[in-house]
Amino acid sequence: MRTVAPRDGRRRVLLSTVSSDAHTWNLVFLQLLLEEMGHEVVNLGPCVSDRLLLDSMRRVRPDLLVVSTVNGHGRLDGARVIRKLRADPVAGDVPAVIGGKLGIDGDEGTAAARALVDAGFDAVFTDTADASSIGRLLGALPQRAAEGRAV
Ligand code: B12
Repeated sequence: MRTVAPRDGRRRVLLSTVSSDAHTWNLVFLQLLLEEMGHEVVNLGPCVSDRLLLDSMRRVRPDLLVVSTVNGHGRLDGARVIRKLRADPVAGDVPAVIGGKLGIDGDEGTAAARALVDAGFDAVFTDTADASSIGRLLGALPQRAAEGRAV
């Protein structure tokens, strides 16, 4: 395991989905978009268990957690995992956003967004959101200390 310090302006993003979600291209799209913006992305891939996400947050120590989910269960799975993350004494304060198709039958409006913010996300992007707005958000974030980060 090696420890790295990201270059200036570059942020480290942990990209994940929720445990039930097998969709992959949303993750690939977001990884490419964020890398094109110059950020470093650790992509956990599909069907990420809550345990793997929490362990990865401690290991990777990202500047931002981005959760992408499209299968319709993100509203429930996302709320569950962010509550666990917020209770974590090591990685619980890392900024976290979620986006995609958050509910079923187009049920992804204000109610789902409010529930996810109440559960602990800093921002919620519904399906019509411009994904590049994550870049503006990243630019405004302070870079976390690089010590102890592992890749
Ligand atoms: C391909 C696909 C599959 C493949 C996935 C293969 C793979 N390896 O990825 C397979 C066949 C496995 C599959 C399975 C299922 N699928 Co499917 N699938 C699709 C499909 C056709 C395309 C998804 C895709 O790849 N899009 C391309 C990527 C690049 O775009 P995207 O996913 O839309 O993501 C964009 C935005 O959402 C946004 N975004 C996403 N995340 C985030 C995060 C942030 C922070 C931000 C800012 C933006 C953002 O940015 C992305 C780029 O614009 C969609 C329908 C569609 N046309 O979208 C259905 C769809 C996502 N699937 C759906 C469903 C219901 C299922 C199943 C439950 C079906 C079933 N009964 O088995 C299962 C679920 C499996 C599981 N455990 O998750 C529904 C979800 C309904 C909902 N949310 O309301 C959809 C929308 C189809 C539909 N219209 O009903 N699926």
